[in-house]
Amino acid sequence: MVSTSNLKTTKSEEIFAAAQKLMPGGVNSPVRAFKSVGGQPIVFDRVKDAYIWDVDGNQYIDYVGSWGPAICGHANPEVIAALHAVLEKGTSFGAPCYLENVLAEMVINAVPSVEMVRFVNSGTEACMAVLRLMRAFTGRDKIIKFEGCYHGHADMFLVKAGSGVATLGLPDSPGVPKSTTADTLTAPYNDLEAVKALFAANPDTICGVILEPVVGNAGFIVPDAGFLEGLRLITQEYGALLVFDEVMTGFRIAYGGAQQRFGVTPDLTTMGKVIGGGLPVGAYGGRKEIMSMVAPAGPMYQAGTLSGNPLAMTAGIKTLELLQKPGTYEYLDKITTRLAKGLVQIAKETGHAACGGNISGMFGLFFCEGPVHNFEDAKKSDVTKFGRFHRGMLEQGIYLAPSQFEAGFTSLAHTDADIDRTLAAARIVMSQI
Ligand code: HOZ
Repeated sequence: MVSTSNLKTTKSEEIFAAAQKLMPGGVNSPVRAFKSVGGQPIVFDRVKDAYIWDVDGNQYIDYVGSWGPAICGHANPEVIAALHAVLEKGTSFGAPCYLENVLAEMVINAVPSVEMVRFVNSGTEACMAVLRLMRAFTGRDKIIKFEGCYHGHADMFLVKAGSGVATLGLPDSPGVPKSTTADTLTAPYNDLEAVKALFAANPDTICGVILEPVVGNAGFIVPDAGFLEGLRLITQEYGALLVFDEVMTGFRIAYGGAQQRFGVTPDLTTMGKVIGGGLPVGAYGGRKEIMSMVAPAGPMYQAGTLSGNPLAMTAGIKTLELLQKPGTYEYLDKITTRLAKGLVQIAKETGHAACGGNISGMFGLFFCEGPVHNFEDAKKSDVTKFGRFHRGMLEQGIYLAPSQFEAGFTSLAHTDADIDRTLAAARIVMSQI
């Protein structure tokens, strides 16, 4: 076991002890409480580029990136300058603002399925709204989701979900009425036959299929060749909708998201994270014919006081502008491939079963023989070992997602030297755990 004795955490401990009396579990979102990796969570003070500093002054190379949004590096000077400028004009209008048009146009131009978009405040909100829209458009109630995929914390999606519920081992949540999830059908990821069987058993009642086209909430899992294409064909055959939840993958694994990368166009798409450039944002969009059902253009109700606020729009616009520069995704791919391959190689050289990979700046590592095709495979990873690895890396100045069931993220600010330092740290830790 790697000790944490060299890491000075006095202030983190004090603040977190106080936080536990003020907020459930001391946090405002569960995974960051370190429950599954053990030890005290670190309390952070500031971020810049690829780095994050805690309240005790320790510096870490950050592979969480605020769970994905920080793709241009933390506190990117151009994003910060744009925010300063717009801040002078106020933070929220609760009314139309020109910046909404600018970001909407950028998203529509980039994401193949999106002809019209609605901005909301989080990925959870986007997924809640998209399900209502799927049901409104088709007049059907049942939905298919995949085991280990996470579509936010709305009741209808808390069935065999990934992310925090997988991390904490809570397959479903108390407080979610059975009636709310009765229409949520599940299948193993990458299993087209299971999806066909669900459609055959529920003719004319399934509104559609929602999935993470590349899974990031059950660890990092890629779609098998033909899986996304197969879902496109099956949903078309049954008159159902295909929805890609690109909250993680949108503008992350390619500028046009997974749908551009894999050449499969869904009917609707949800987004978040990168399109808010570090401010709270979500969005859903798709074919004009479907999006025209959303109020006030159509009868499907959905609203939000802070939706489309000028700050979130500005951070999103500037972030997407930066991502349009030539070579950005090639750079993310280059450094992240070196990181992901290096971690697996070092794990094997130091005697551990391991597998993992990346697409552009999204990556994962499992402590089990691969390949990992679905959530059941992911659960074979040695999570106790992952906890020791996580703690050891922290001790070495590397901040990884505090859960086996979360993807990691790099940014344009991560350098080759950062990757070298991370791999050197991994070699030390893996030879001790
Ligand atoms: N759901 C996010 C990760 N997939 C946030 C986790 C957290 O902050 O607890």
